[in-house]
Amino acid sequence: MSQNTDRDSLPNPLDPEEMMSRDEIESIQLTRLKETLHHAYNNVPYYKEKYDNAGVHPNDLKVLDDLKIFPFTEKEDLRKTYPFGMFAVPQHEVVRIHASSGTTGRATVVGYTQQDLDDWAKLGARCLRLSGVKPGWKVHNAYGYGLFTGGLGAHAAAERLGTTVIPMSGGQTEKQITLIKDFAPDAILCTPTYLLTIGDAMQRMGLDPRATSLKVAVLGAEPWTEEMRHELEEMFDIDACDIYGLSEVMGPGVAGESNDRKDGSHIWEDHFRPEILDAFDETKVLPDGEHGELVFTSLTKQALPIIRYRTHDLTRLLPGTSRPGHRRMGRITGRSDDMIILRGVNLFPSQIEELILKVPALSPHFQLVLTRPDRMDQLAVKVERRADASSEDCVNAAKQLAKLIKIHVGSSCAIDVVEPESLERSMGKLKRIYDLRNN
Ligand code: DLL
Repeated sequence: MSQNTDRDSLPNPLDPEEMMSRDEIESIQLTRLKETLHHAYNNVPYYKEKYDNAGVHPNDLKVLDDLKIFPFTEKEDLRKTYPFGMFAVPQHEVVRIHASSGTTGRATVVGYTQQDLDDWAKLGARCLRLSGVKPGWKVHNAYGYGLFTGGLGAHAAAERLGTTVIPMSGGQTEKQITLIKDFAPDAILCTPTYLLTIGDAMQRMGLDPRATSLKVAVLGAEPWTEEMRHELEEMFDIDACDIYGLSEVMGPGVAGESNDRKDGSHIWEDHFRPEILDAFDETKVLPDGEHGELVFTSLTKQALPIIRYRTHDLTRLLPGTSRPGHRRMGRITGRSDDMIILRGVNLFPSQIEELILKVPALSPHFQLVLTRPDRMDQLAVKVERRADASSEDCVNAAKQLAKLIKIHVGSSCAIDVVEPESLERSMGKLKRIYDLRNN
């Protein structure tokens, strides 16, 4: 008992920048943006050439809005300069490399100076604190360690906050469960679909996920819905909060969500300047509140300054709440490259997840299978029934889901309700779409 009393009294101060006003943040942004543009232009020949060709120079930026005259950076730019061509410091100052494999093409490689790693840990710690993780807690980290930024990024964040980290990494689900039982962690860090895998496996082993010591889960690295939040919170009797990030911009911790409000992730705008682009016209930067593609500019990164990086994540910017000077992002509805165009209708896996979880007989385990019989695109939703659903429930559930998809998405699709445990389980980022159209 005294152990808990001790840890409850540990100091847990906010960074002063967290509570800055919007004006203070924007003033910091302008100074840092100018520095970043010069740093990139002077130290990365690729940026210099690009800006010279476009007829722009860092001195052209007088106010924050001028950012829009600078060209975008794409994943393709990092691939073209593979592996280290976009680094802005000498190699001996780069203390860490990460890479994302990507499903197509070369890996994209990112690097960090010691200062970059310190900033990353600080921002990750801000996210965990905002999500209700406390110094002195035990934190089970099930994001994958290695080249993926999830494991080491979340690890450093949890250490910086002052927690005891259990560096489990992803996979080996039974071992995860043993450690959760034996070490009694207070919080878990992993992808939402992997937490579902863990909960499912517990139930199969006759264990009650609600009876664990876990109080908070900080989940990210893939899109998830409010319905999935509800599912996981009920399953484990926890609070589940979002954490967002991407390796090209830093890694986990670009934005994090408050446990009190659960109203979307605050972007740490003293380190990143976000913009939203019109999804159909990239020359248009949209006002706050409108949906489009999220674009980031780093403001403090040394090894890999990144200017107007196109994330292809679709969302919108909202005013700050728990951290008033920092804007929030709405949920990511999907990635533009995950969008299925089905007979002219655009559709994202998260829309299907939302609808599946409205049907009581259906579980959150689903896959989307695209085929093209007779040169017509067809979508089949394969979804597992809940363990207690009868065959009659399943017939009705299939009809109900088809109708919901027709009404809310506007497409007809086949529903295949399958047995529990028959679809592949997530070990990290889950693959939802199986596109067999060219097979
Ligand atoms: O997934 C970094 C990360 C690790 C974030 C752990 C959160 C937790 P990448 O592998 O580069 O980095 O993938 C980045 O994942 O562009 C989004 O499409 C997606 N993503 C990341 N976080 C979220 C989130 C890590 N909270 C890509 N919600 C991003 C939705 C997310 N999508």
